[in-house]
Amino acid sequence: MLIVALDPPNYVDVVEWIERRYNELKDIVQGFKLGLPAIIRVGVETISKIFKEYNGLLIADLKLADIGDIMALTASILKEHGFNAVIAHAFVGYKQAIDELSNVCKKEGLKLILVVSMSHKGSEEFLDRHLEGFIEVARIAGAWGLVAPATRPMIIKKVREVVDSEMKILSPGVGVQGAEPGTALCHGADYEIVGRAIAYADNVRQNALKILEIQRQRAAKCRG
Ligand code: NUP
Repeated sequence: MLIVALDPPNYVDVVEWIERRYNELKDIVQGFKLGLPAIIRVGVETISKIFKEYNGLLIADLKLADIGDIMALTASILKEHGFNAVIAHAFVGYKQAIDELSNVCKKEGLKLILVVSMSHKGSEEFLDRHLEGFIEVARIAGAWGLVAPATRPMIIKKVREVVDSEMKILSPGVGVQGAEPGTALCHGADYEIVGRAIAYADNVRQNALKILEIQRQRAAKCRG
């Protein structure tokens, strides 16, 4: 299961860049994730037009980390513009924060995804010390999914052991950040998020197919 992160580089026509990748990949991946590099450059209005016909996962990765009212407001704007999932940080806590965001997500039919650990080294400095607490926030909030790093698969394993099997685990860090395709899936993730290894390749579709094949082979081995 594969989600492609579309983070357009500088000096490209962003609309054309996103559209090309969307058209080349939409029939072979489960979803797309857009973050600040795309959203601040073209805005949600334009993004909603590009993805108008799309039925897969469309994730806004703004890593929300604010008071509840403002995260809730942001989430409804994103929903109004066609996104069906939002990523927020769990570290802001439940009360007057994730509780309000979660209520809006449920009301509007948005999937709430909470970051419990990140793929870069610095995640060990603060975030990873509170892993259990963040998982608890996600559990009380009834989050749809969690972000946990493909770069440190033992964290994924730990998360999978304690969360309900219904809760999805989405794992970035595959490709440029060093994790091999399929490793996160073998440790309990439901989706691997791949950005540059696909989106920055000369042949985007061919690279995505290659990654899907490696995922398939590795998963077949580890799942027996
Ligand atoms: O812990 C995280 N690490 C991470 O890379 C949480 C994330 N949301 N991401 C995002 O995943 C990051 O913002 C980027 O959009 C994508 C990974 O891209 P790449 O390293 O595969 O190019």
